[in-house]
Amino acid sequence: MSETDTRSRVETRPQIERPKVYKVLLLNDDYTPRDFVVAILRAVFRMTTDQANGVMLAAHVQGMCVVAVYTREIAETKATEATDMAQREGFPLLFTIEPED
Ligand code: TYC
Repeated sequence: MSETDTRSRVETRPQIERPKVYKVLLLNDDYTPRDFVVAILRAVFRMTTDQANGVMLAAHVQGMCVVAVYTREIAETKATEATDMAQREGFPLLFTIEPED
């Protein structure tokens, strides 16, 4: 004879979920001056000159570099702001975002 299971169940899923985070990527190009890339990284991503130089050089050599990781809205805002600043000066410098795995 089958019996109905009347035991209560406990929700074991963690109540706090980690917010999804996004990488901001810096892409290399052949036209944007190195000093300008460094200035943007310092202004928008609050890097020191040494940090900005390292990130700029990594993108220059590898073709691309992760600048920083943020929640989606902040990543989008900073990537757009940095790309727009370059565009206003006539440079093709591009920042994009990508979800972190
Ligand atoms: N490659 C550029 C130059 O030689 C400099 C540069 C570096 C541009 C990194 C974009 O993400 C970049 N002037």
